[in-house]
Amino acid sequence: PPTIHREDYRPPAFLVDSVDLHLALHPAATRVKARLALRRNPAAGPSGTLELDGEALTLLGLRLDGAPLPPDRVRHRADGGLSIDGVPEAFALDSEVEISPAANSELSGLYLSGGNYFTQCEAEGFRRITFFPDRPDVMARYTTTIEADRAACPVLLGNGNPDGAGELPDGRHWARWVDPHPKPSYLFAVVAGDLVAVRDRFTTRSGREVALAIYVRQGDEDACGHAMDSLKRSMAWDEQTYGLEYDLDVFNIAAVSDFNMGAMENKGLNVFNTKYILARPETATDADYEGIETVVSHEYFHNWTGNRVTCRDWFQLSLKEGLTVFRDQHFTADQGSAAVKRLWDVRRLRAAQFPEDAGPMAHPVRPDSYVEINNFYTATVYQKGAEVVRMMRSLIGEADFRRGMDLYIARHDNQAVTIEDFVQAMQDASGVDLARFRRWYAQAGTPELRVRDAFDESSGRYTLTLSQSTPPTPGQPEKLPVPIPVRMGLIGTDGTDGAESPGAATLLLEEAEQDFTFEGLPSKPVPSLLRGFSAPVKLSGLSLEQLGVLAAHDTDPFVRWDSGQQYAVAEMLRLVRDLRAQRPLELPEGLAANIAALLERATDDAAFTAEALALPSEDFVADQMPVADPDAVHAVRQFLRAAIGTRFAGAFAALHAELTDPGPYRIDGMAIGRRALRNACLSYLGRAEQGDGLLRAEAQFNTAGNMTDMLAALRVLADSDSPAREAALARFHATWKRDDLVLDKWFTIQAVSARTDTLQQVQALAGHLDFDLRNPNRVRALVGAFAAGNPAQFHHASGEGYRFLADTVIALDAVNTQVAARMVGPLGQWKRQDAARGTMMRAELQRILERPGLSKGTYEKVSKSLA
Ligand code: DPP
Ligand code: ZN
Repeated sequence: PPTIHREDYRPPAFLVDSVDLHLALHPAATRVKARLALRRNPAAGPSGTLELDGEALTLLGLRLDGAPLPPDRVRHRADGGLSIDGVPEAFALDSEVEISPAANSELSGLYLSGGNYFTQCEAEGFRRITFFPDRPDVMARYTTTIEADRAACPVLLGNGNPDGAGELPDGRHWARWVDPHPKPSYLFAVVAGDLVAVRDRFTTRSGREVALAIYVRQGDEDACGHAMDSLKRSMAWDEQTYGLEYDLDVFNIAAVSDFNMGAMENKGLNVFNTKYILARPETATDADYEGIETVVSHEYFHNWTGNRVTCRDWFQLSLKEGLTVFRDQHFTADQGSAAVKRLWDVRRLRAAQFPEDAGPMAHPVRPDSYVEINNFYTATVYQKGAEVVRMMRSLIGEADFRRGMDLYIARHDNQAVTIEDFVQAMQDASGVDLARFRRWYAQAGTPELRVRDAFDESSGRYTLTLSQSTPPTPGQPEKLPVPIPVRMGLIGTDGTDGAESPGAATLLLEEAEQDFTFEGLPSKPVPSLLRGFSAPVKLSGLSLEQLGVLAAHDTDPFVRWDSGQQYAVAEMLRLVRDLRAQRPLELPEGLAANIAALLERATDDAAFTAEALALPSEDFVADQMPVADPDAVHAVRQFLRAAIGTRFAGAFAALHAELTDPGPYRIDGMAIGRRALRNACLSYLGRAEQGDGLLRAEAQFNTAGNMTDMLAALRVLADSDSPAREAALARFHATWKRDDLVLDKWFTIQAVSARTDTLQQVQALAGHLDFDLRNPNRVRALVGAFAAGNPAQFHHASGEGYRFLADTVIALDAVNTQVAARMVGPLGQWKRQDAARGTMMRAELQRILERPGLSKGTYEKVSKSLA
């Protein structure tokens, strides 16, 4: 398959001013008529050929300015598209095609889910609906008429505002939608089916009345409150924070249970995975509630950053995604505890993006090439992209960042632009030269930031030496230094808060190495670096002793948390060495002291304590080793969970009892934090050597009034050999078997179990009647959770975990290529493993690669993983 290069970008030869679409919906034979008003693009070269993309379309007719096109003017491309020669300067093109939503298991283009019609067009799904120059720099005004059986599809939704509806013969009806805003084809959407609306209203600050609706299946109306509330808060926040108002009379959301991504920001008609809409206290966890707020706000914020100003080409994806993730993170931080939100975001960045940036698929935030664009909806484009925007904001300051946003939108409204245009707007608004900063977009790999320090007793001068380097990544052997904003403070070794001292500042490390000096200090301080995680880098060079001081005393919650995590990593690596040398394992006293200190003030900030009590993940620890040892890391982490649980059983039990909240479930930060801490205690108690942890878990499982507590208890049981384990899993299944989203949790909890028989369990679950390869959520819940969330079992020495994943990828590639390609990732980490494992992982990749008819997306992931 061909590789597409960013440098090869050429403007489209033809522009589309308007699109008039008519869809006559039938499950197996939908007819799509399109009238495109086309004209030659003055900015393009003289090529006279009109190129239209198309995929899985049956062409029924083609007319140019009303006259049938002779067959010799139309070339059918091998990829399914059309090339049409000898077209005039401006003309109307009418096409009619037939497509089969029922046969569409890719879930790209128009498809059926539970008898209802949905579309997904990003990135290249519109070409599966009609022939079109399917690229984001072709922006057009759309009118959409939808026609369907009234009984099967009482609801007919399109982009923009409603513009009429009526009856047709044979029990059919129609509705028309007009979107006044020009948009790229990837934002097109249609939804039709038997859905019910949950309605609300929002008045914009300039007085526009917006009708809000969330469309769900009958019976789910009671589960939309949090999504609707999140939407309204997002709309208000964007007005207050960026002066950005909504621009249509309606904002519709439709929820679907078969969906490749989390959600999609189609203009005026967002389509959502049900996972990010539906929530009731009995069925959704606190993390689910948080996910809903995040995704609802994210898609809403796209209305300006993505839709009104869109991407010139897909290499610019982070222009909208990095910026919009930054905006949704900022929004959620503003809603509750900014500090805890930051820990979550950093945890996710480190879990997903750092390994990607160190692996075979490493790519810059603005990639240079791709084979399949769907493979570049990555943690790098999204999360690292957001970090880069965050750094830019901290470099130029909040006020100039806001001016930069205003300028960006004023300059580029209704345009398809580049990341460079965004950076230029920030530079012009602030007057800060961002030349070097642009390297963050061009260079892949996570920079490593090292610190050394020295103190001169006689003069009181303290010198911090910061140095940086970025390891080579595929195609980028040499790296240049990047500007790294290091927000910092100095802490006295006795723990005195140095935040307000002359040391509190943001240092800018621009070169490979720089010294920073501080005068007049009474004693040698401990440097508190990367406060708030001011840059997406790996920090090293602090001693265990320094980390201990920071974990106990820093005023910055991020550094306090992170220092505790780094401290634990160092001790865990030491225990791994002990284990390998067959020395007995002991609970390190320093680590125990850190826990004791946390428990002393446990409820001051329960959410923070819960985060700080959690041991670093097995992957995070293994990533710090020259060669990963998943068995040893797992054994050490399990040992520590048990040892900590045993040592602090009294305190954990007391907290677990004390933190029980009577009364109705609430989702404010305080209540969420208390549940998190309570369940962190339960998790430790479940591992404790003696005591009643498992009985507590059983009791909590049986009486829990909300899914957060129920699932936390089930998790403890699922990890254990408790006799109550099987009964609890069976009861959970029996209770929730008709709720897909809850059933997903049942699969996941078994997939991530620490038990030694998990691999066999997962293999058996893949044959369960409720497992379905065609449902992406279910695949992610079982296979994705296992491969990415259970390193000890996935890396089982037998190689059976690898084989299981490869078998799934092969089977899935025939059903849904996008989801199949996404599953390949964990096998690509073979260079991190020992030789025996690495050989087995490569053999499985090779086996996938040799499958005839492999999709180009899976081919790209597998072949790059083998390189
Ligand atoms: N819908 C996906 C997102 O919002 C892709 N645009 O990130
Ligand atoms: Zn997005």
